[in-house]
Amino acid sequence: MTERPVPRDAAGWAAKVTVLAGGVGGAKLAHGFSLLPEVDLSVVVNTGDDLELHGLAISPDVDTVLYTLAGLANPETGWGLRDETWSAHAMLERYGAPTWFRLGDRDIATHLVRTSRLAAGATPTDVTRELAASLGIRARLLPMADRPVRTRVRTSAGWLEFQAWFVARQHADDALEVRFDGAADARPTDAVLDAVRSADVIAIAPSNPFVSIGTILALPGMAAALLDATAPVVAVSPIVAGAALKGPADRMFESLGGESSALGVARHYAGRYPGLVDGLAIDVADRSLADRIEDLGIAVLVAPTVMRDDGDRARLARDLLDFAGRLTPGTGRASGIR
Ligand code: FO1
Repeated sequence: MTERPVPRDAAGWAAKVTVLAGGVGGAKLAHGFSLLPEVDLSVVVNTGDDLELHGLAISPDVDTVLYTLAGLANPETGWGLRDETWSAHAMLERYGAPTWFRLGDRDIATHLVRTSRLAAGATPTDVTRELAASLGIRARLLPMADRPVRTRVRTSAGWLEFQAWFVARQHADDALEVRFDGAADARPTDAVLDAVRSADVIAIAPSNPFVSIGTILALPGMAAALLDATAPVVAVSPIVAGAALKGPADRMFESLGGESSALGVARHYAGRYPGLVDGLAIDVADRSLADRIEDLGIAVLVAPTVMRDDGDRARLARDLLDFAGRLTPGTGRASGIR
């Protein structure tokens, strides 16, 4: 069993951590890593939820990570900005324009800048780097791809655009199938591949495994890059005590086949991406599932995984660093974990 030298303080070198993230759960974990002084952080963000509305290019998960790392996120919703005002929204309502996807005044500024920079020929990677720099973010924030990928969900009402299902219909209909339009023609950006290759630790956030992480892993070459990476890959279960921390992941496990539990998460990753996840962090509430997860060849960390405040976020990030330090990639083995 090789002990990998993941540093615990700023004395020597920085630990290069790459987080695969969706929206709120991904942003919280990324924020936890950003609070650790020894971490050099890259965040690969799902762009399958992107949409165009009012002529604006909106990238919800990128913006959620952006605002969270900048300390600007709305603490109630997790998405959007704190201290937001809604004058533009009220005017849109008066004009009879679509208001099902709520855009705050300050948030609209982000979409205006993104839209005009894209129209001027910048890539999503360029724009995100510029936005992050303007907000004083040190981490590398990386959209998963520069070409458009659009998640679609099939329900009993037919195929729906992701946000039409998620927001307009409040994900009330069961997801029967998921597809990622454009994924086959997209690829992870060079910056994403570099972040995977050069990482000391790769963390899969407690984001939806189907429509956040699944989108990133659907990009040609992405799963292979993770399998080739020298870093251990540790995931955090988004299911705690059988329920999703946020959003419809629990119901999706049932409607798409599987089980809404931390064991279901482990089976999902082990079944669809064999050998990709070396370790899974599960909540203390799910301790009893640890042995059955380890039987799948995935090492287990039992830890508090619900991130209620900054302290929880940083503690989970540190626990994951320690956990990863005890893992040898590709073996699913860890020592002295529980
Ligand atoms: N989520 C909602 O439930 N309702 C909204 O009106 C809404 C608006 C919105 C605007 C900007 C943005 O960046 C995110 C927004 N979200 C909204 C969140 C978003 O739809 C989802 O949480 C993610 O796409 C899933 O990760």
